[in-house]
Formats: sequence, C-alpha cells, structure tokens
Amino acid sequence: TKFTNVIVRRPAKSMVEGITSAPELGKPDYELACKQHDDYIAALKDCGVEVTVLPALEQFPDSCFVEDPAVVTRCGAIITNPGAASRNGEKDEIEPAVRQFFDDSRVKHIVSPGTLDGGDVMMAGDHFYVGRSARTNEEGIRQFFEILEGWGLEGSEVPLEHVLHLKTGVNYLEDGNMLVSGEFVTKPDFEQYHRIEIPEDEAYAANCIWVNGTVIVPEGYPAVLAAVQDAGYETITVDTSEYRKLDGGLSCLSLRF
Ligand code: CIR
Repeated sequence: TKFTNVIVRRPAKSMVEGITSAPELGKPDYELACKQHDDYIAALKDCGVEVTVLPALEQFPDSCFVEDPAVVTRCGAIITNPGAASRNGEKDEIEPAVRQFFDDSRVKHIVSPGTLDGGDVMMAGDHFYVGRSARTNEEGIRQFFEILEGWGLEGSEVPLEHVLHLKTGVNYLEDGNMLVSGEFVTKPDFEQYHRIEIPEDEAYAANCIWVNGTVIVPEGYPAVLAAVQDAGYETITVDTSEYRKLDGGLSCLSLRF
C-alpha cells in the first residue's frame, strides 16, 4: 500500500454541537481544534501525500470527520449513507470532492435502507473488515460487499459490542501489524495478525494511522507511542484532544488513498 492523496475538511465553528458520547470531557475549543487540524495536515504532508483541504460546513457540526461519508479504495470510491441523521447529508458534500479523483464508473453508493459509516471500514490489503454498529447495518454491509466484489476485493463483517466505530478500537499498521484495544484483543477475526495490544487507559490511541511507513499517533499516549516505535515505525504525534471530545480521532479526520 502507498497513499498518494488525502482529503480533509476544516472543522466548523458548529463543531461544539457535534455528536458525543462523552459530554463530561467538555465542548471542543474551536480555535484549538483549528490549530490541531493545521498540525494534522502538516504531519500528513511529511508522510509524502498531496492534501486536499475542503472548506468547513457550518450546517454539519461533525463534517470534519470525512472518513464517515465515503470509503475510498485503490479501485474506486463508495459514497456511504451515514447512520446518524444529523450527518447523513455529509454524503452529498463529499461526493464532488471524491469525484475529482475517480471516473463516474468508479463511484458507487450505499443506499437506504442500508446505512454505513466509513469509520466502520478497515482496509487490510485487499480485505476490508466492516464493523456492524449502531451506524452500519446489515443491508449497508451487504451492499458494500457487493460493490467490493465487483472490483475483485473482499470483505468480512465484525460485530461490535462497545465501541462507536470499528476503527475506534482496531487499526491496521500494514506489514501484518494490528493495533488492538478492548474487545478486539480477543476477537478471532484478527488472530492471524501480529497484534499490538493497547492498555485500557490508552484505548483512545488505538486510532493511529499508517501513512507510507510512518505512523501518526495521538499525542499524550506514551505506552502506545513506545509500542508503535518498538514495532519499527517512524512516528509523528499530533494532539487531537478537541476531536476526542466528539469521539473522533486521527483516522476519522481524513480519507487516504
Ligand atoms: C460522530 O459521532 O459521528 C462524530 N462525533 C465522531 C465521528 C468519528 N468518526 C470515526 O470514528 N470515523
């Protein structure tokens, strides 16, 4: 795998009204979130990718989390049907940006009653793991697998018990290395990988991203940083504290392809 392009979207001031399961963490600070977003873009550029920066969308408080309304593979793009009502319209906003990179024949859609959030999709080579979650339903997964098959790719479903999205708890670092936390430590689906286990108190940092040999790690999680470095990766840390307040992390903030 090698990524050439990344799409991000600037956070909106309305992000303070974004969906969260952890209101006790407080509302995000918009100015700080912008600074963190700048740092995120800089880190991505250091990994050698071209970054397309889309403008903020005030009508969608969670729209900086571009990973959810689309899944982009080397074969084509899938515009999803996001499972949260306040986010569903984000799919129409991401589509034109994705179309800049793919011919019409290579852009597919998940349609109602199927729902799917890109955060539930994890690519490991030509295999795609899809979490069945509160956002991603059986019909959405069925449609997704049908599209993959048309491209000669394949997938398997992973039932989720505790986390919002699949990639909240597990992320593939290429080279057979899988970062796993919580319910994913023992799931048979990932037995075949070299699993790097994350301590419970650093579970948030399971959401790291591999970009062309470098792993971007959220700032402030020393055990995870050490484990990723021990696995042989160059690392860059980026503070995502303001996105964490909305259950979002490093992977959620970009489409990488
Ligand atoms: C949401 O609940 O949809 C946003 N507040 C967070 C989305 C995080 N995205 C992701 O894990 N891919």
